[in-house]
Amino acid sequence: TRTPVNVTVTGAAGQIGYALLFRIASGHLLGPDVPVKLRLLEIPQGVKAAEGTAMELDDCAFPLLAGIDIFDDPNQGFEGANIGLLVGARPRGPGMERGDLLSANGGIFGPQGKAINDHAADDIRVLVVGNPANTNALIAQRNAPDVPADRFTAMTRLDHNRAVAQLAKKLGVTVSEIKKLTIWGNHSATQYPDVFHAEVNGENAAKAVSDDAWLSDFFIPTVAKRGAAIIDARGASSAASAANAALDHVFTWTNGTAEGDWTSAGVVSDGSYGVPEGLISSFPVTAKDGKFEIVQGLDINDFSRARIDASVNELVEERDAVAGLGLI
Ligand code: NAX
Repeated sequence: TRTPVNVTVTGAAGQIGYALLFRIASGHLLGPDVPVKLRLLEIPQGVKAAEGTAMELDDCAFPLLAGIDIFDDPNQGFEGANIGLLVGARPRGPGMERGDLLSANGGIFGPQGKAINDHAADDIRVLVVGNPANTNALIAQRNAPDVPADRFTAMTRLDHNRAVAQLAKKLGVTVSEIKKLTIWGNHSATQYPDVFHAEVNGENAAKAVSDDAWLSDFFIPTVAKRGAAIIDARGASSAASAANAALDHVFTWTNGTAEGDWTSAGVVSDGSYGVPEGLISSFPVTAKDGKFEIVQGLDINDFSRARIDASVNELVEERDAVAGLGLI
């Protein structure tokens, strides 16, 4: 029997947490043969609801679930963690300025980064889902100087999956026929879903679409504003699809990408494609042996360049703001 993998989930009592935990426990995070121990981290007001979710997890009698512990202290929550899913965050309240939002989240992701630094297992891998995800991931990473920087990532897989679904619909193909789509930049309305290197059954997707107006007037805004459209329709923000994307992200990270394909993830920039080194920005990435690698050598046309630069500039502004607030 294998040693269980310790998975810490923050914001466990929230709606993404509720959609995520049952699938982790049934083997969709790491695979059908990997036992997991869940460590749920909540704020004190969230602990009771997390206990209720833990009761339901017990009631599923999942063979892979080796234990559940609940904490309201990050130092305990991240003790021995191999995987950290950082879902809980401070949402933007009415009238809240960006600086207030960033500093409220700095108060969460700074201490969590430090707790990861001091208490997590040596192989810790972190996915930040809570928004603003890229900059929250940057704050956590900078507060964990003893952990290799590339263990901190931010989620743009939901954007990636949304873009694949929209493109497949447009071309009348199944999602499995689409490869090499890319989300660049920030997980925000400035993100850039790029089809110029994507392939549909081996053919260039931009050529297959061959409709620039559809790209700029429909596809890009539909993907970038999908979160708002879901809120509008459902009366609540994306939860099951966000949880699904978090599972996809970690599964790909640990199990690798398929030959001839890549995915999108917010990873620490090495300066590729003119993205300033150290920013956590979304890139086309492959995964192998538990490491993401930025796909190199793609030609970036003018249409893409302007959009990538705009989203990266927003990340630079967020980084400068949190640096100014002393959070990194
Ligand atoms: P909910 O408000 O339902 O749940 C958040 C939970 O986090 C609450 O139970 C709260 O008590 C807990 N929490 C707050 N501060 C905490 C802390 N310091 N430590 C531990 N737990 C804490 O939000 P939900 O709908 O689950 O969304 C969670 C986050 O995901 C939000 O920030 C949201 O914006 C973000 N999203 C990110 C997406 C992405 O693609 N990167 C897409 C979906 C989602 O919008």
